[in-house]
Amino acid sequence: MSAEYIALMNVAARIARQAGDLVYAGRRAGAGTVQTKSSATDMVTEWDAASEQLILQQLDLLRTDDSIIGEEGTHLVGTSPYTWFVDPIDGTTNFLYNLSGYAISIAACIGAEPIAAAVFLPATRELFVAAQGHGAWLGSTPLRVSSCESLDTALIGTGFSYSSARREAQGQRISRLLPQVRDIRRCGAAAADLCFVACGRLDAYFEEGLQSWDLAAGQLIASEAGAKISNFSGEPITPSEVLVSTPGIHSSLIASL
Ligand code: LIP
Repeated sequence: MSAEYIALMNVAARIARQAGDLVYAGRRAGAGTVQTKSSATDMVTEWDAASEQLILQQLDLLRTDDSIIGEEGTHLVGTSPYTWFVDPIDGTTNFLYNLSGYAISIAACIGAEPIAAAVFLPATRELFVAAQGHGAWLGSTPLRVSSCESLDTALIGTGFSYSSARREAQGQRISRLLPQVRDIRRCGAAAADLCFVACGRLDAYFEEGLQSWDLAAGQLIASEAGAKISNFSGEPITPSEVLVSTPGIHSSLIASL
């Protein structure tokens, strides 16, 4: 299966870069029309839709028999064992405010298990890729998580819900954690946060209430770079509870969360 997974990784990388170039050009021309989804702060731009349309067209061309699930409404059922999870712009708020922390996230999965992935950050032109059992790369550089062994020197990424009701509890959790760690970063795109753990820019990332398309690609890239992944209790990871870290601080983080 390894040649197949590498081939799927290369398909994801090619399409993520194409979609990234499209949205980056769109951002430079102005973010275009904006609508809201689950709340007044959960926004979607015309470039989210255009990116998902491009990705859909390219996957239909290159991987005709596969299933596809996208954040902006794509739900195609195919006949192959593979399902593509697509976030056409992860970090839409950053995109809208012209902040660099947004990403194209594309993963091929068997069931819920990612086996090939690409995350492209258009503003910094960084392409993170991984194939299950083969490692993870930033461009041609192999990725490895940080060597942090103690929570009090750890830089921790996180994110917050679009629901204001959930954010109060999330803020209380942060206020308990903050005195125990080096610092907190809220980068605004789960896929980027997961890649930052993979390359050691963050020592850990946790968040609740994600979707499969936010998580799938970055999860594989982080785990192939040596990250330990679980939910907040150390059980198998799900989009609703994501805890990804360098191994040396994972159990301390479980105790603190
Ligand atoms: C975003 C996530 C981020 C989370 C935001 C939002 P979107 O995804 O990547 O981690 O904190 O609330 O859900 O909506 O920009 O694709």
